Amino acid sequence: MGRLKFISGALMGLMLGVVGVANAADSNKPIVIPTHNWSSQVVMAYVIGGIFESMGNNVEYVSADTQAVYESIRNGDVTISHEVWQSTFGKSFYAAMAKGGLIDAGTHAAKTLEEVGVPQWVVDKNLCPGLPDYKALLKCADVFATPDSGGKGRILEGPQSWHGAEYVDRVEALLGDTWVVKFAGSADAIWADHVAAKKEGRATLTFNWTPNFTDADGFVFIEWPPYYLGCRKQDGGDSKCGSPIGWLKKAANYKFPKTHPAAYMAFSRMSFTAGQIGSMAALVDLDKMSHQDAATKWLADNEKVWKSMTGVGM
Ligand code: TMO
Repeated sequence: MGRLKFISGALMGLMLGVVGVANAADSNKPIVIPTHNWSSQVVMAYVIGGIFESMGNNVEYVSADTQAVYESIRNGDVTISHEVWQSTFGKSFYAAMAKGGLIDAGTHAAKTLEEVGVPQWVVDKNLCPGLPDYKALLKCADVFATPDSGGKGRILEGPQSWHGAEYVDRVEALLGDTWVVKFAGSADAIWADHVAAKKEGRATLTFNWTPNFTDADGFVFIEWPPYYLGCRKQDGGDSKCGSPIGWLKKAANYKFPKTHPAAYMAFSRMSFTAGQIGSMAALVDLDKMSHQDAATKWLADNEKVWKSMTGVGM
């Protein structure tokens, strides 16, 4: 009896010891979270920062270039990226991974598409018959002309830092000289164009993505020839392809799991759906909240969702 008690006591001590080792405390050093130039990403930065803070961690936010951030994660200046969109950032993500220092920290539930298209009402009004097939665009360039397009059909692209020459190459390869690509200064400029075009009853073709707040009213993405790895001119192809139906990943500096094991485990478990990401964007772009206030509201409204990610009831 006494001996059994001794053994079980020793076992208990051993188990507590193991638990103690496994749950090493996170470093006090701040987890550096980047903010970029579209709404869901900024709101999610503060959502994730809020989750880390609830676990006792320190966080810091830095405004970062959307492509260069992967090199910053690789060298440790930035700790994580929480919205790595395959079509726009896959190349920079894998380039940093190949150089060493950036790790794949898992994939969100949401599937993504980053592509040009038209608001639903442009299709409903049949302003360009045959949409969303890209070939329809060959016949109605004039319908999409704007004062700055010289009579050509205009594609309003996102900020140039997102895709560089991708759409310029594609238009040249598939639409020819009757179309021109103009770059928006910000995502807000795209949403302002949608509002103005609707008011004026004119067609507009812009870059957009899903999940986004525009999912609610409907946005019709153009159907181009299918994407395959290497089809873009910048990757050696002829650019006769659209964007992939893509993944949405998370990235981290390779030391993060060691310096902040609890936060890393939570980050690795974080997975947001299209509806959750769309609602983060809508709080800012439709409800006009600040990104921080939107994150505070989102965290309050979705406690069950995020509390389970922190390790409770693993
Ligand atoms: C990276 N983005 C969501 C703007 O396409």
